[in-house]
Amino acid sequence: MGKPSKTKTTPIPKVAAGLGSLKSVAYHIWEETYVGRGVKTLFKLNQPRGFDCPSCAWPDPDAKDVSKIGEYCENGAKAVAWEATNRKAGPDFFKQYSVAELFEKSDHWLEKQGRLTHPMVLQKGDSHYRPISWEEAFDLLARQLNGLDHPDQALFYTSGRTSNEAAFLYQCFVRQFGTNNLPDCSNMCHEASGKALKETVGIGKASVTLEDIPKAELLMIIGQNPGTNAPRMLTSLQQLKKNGGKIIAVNPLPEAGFMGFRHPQKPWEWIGKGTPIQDLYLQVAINGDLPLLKALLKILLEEDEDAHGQLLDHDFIAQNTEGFPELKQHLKALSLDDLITASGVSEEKLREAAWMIRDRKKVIIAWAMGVTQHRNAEDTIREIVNLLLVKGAIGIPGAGTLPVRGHSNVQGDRTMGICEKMPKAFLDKLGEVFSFEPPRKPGVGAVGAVQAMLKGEAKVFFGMGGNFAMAAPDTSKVFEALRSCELTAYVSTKLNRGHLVHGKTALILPCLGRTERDETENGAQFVSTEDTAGRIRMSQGDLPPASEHLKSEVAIVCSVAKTTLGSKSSTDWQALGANYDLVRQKIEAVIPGFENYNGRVRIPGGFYLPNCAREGRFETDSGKAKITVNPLPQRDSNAGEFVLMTVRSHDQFNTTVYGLNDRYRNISNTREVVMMHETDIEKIGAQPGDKVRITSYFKNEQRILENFKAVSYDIAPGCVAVYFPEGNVLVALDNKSGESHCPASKYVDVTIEKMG
Ligand SMILES: Nc1nc2c(c(=O)[nH]1)N[C@H]1C(S)=C(S)[C@@H](COP(=O)(O)OP(=O)(O)OC[C@H]3O[C@@H](n4cnc5c(=O)[nH]c(N)nc54)[C@H](O)[C@@H]3O)O[C@H]1N2
Ligand SMILES: Nc1nc2c(c(=O)[nH]1)N[C@H]1C(S)=C(S)[C@@H](COP(=O)(O)OP(=O)(O)OC[C@H]3O[C@@H](n4cnc5c(=O)[nH]c(N)nc54)[C@H](O)[C@@H]3O)O[C@H]1N2
Ligand SMILES: [Mo]
Repeated sequence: MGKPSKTKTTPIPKVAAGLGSLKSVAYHIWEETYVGRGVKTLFKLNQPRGFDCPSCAWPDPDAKDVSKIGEYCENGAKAVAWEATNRKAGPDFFKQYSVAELFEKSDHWLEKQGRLTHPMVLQKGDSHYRPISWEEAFDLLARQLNGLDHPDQALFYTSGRTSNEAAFLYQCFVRQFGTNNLPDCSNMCHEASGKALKETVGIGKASVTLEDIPKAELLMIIGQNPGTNAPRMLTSLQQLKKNGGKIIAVNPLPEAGFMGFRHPQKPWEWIGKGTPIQDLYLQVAINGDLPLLKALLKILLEEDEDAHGQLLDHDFIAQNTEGFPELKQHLKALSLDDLITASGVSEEKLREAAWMIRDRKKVIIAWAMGVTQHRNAEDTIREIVNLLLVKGAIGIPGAGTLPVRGHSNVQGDRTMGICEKMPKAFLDKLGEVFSFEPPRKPGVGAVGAVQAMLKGEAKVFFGMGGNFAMAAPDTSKVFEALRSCELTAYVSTKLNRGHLVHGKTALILPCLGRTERDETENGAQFVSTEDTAGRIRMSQGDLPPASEHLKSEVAIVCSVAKTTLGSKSSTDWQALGANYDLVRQKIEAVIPGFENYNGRVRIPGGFYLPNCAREGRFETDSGKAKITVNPLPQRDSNAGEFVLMTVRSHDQFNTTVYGLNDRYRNISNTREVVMMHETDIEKIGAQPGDKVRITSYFKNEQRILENFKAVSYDIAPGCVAVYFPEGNVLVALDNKSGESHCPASKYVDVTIEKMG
């Protein structure tokens, strides 16, 4: 080793949004649309009569609270500019570049080529995609699907932008075709939240609405980066702060969004420090959340005993829950010191957090991927529920669970039946309304889909949106899996790697985006979505379609269904595809909570679906909320010396990379970096800026990522971070949560060495 290195830690901006956001928005709109189209569209964003923002699932404010220019944020505006772009990738483009040439380009470059304009086909052995008519495309698809030995040999993936109407018809088609193979992005996202919440409080969704947040006295944000991934949440947090509420952030990274916020639509806030968001920051070790929550509970229980039961809500516990005595016993047996060490947070800070919780009744806990993408995700989420239940902080205004969903309609897709194992009641009703016998054997989720392709059990991969090739874990295995298919087909708005890592035959079916007008022979149609708080709202685009050859997702599903199922289906697919009110009538007939769907969806602001936990009822098997005992995670004995997480930069939407800067982390011009604590960089004998090799370990397998630049960063020691999707090459397919099989893309054991 050379002489001790002097490291420089990357300074993190102390404030989010503000003028920087506006500059960035202006740049992206200019870049993509040369102003006119982009600005006009922004005015329609999240308006009661506009379209739902295609970026995140954060709820829109009530109609009365929306300003004339709607509500948007920097990243919502980027998503709109990205879709409303004037650039096009049509037949000439595909003639110019072979698939092999396109494969060599970066993901950023691929999407940058603009909107897909024509249906395209890559025939067996061809080097280039060629245009194909819609009729021929549907026939080809139907031939392939009907030629399979069994419907389970087909996989039907969904990404979370698909509207309720398209998603409902899609799953109905897939089940009439004869399979439950409906993997979706939720399998890699909030699957664990749905499972753990359903089991403990009776509903797998948030129990709070947007209106609850400013009413909370304390909000804990665990494993979420709202400044980047749900920027409009900062407006709610700012309101909470103005009302005297407190915020605790639990994160291995001190994210800029927690430090200060300047509202991008309130110019008087553009200068100055902005509203400080977090009152207490707990720099937890990666996956130190479960011991941290247990330590908080242990301190609270001890203090409650000292105070003769005056601190916790024992009436609520007695009336509404079961399992409290077992939890008490379990926590008594654990050593506080051990829990504190495992959490990575100091005792002083932990006690401060416990006191903040102790002294407040209305507590909301929000979480996202930092909690769900772990092997023990369900355990951590159940522990979050424990904390809320002992406080009686659920089912009252200003308190409850807040899993913050990702994709703008990922929650709606689940409600519509996009799931490999829907409950019996749903399947019974679907069969009754559409006069068929739905398959009962559960299908495969995202990880199961890759395994099925690798084993040769699945031969057709159909993607309703998304970019499965890059989003799924274990990139080289996913590529191998997709390449083994007879057919890969995607309904897409833009070119991505999924179109280039293809089966023997491949199809691209280009669709309308959310910003665009959707007209059928019955006139202008609209769709609807469900936000993270369970509110259903209409969404209607206004822009002329990027190409006259585009079809809506609804129309594509109906044509695929009609051509593939033929006389086997008694459903009038053509009528449904031409009039979305008819689709909503069917949804109403199948799914509880959608009474008078067509009436209520037209009310500005939409309507909330019923939510038992919000109403203080716990629809579990016993009728009580469950306080649970969850085991502590064990670290593998052969694990590497660091734990790696994959995170999003400020300049991407999942696999869509808008640019190479991460403004909120002061990292620019590259994504090939690994964020490390300065002492860890020293430990491996490197200096900031040195190129390193990252090796991940899972069971007896190793995976390698090379030539990444070490960046000195204020991250919990022993923890390192790279960007998603680049980091997916390191995530083993079997590295997933025990119960819901969500890839543990925030927990990868690695070693890091300086490259020669
Ligand atoms: N602009 C933009 N918006 C988006 C997206 C996007 O890519 N771009 N994606 C959308 C989607 S699909 C989703 S699911 C959401 C994702 O939203 P987030 O969940 O905020 O996304 P990530 O970047 O994965 O960040 C996870 C956060 O968890 C922290 N973290 C990682 N491991 C741990 C841990 O073990 N414990 C704790 N306490 N924290 C941890 C990371 O430091 C990071 O701050 O955002 C949605 N919105
Ligand atoms: N390592 C690692 N892996 C992860 C994650 C992580 O944090 N780390 N996060 C996971 C999470 S939370 C998620 S949700 C998944 C995301 O997985 P996906 O949802 O599959 O990925 P996206 O990048 O959102 O999909 C982008 C593509 O969607 C298409 N698209 C965009 N808009 C539309 C539309 O309106 N209609 C249609 N039909 N297509 C459209 C475009 O062609 C675009 O290329 O990735 C997961 N993978
Ligand atoms: Mo997600």
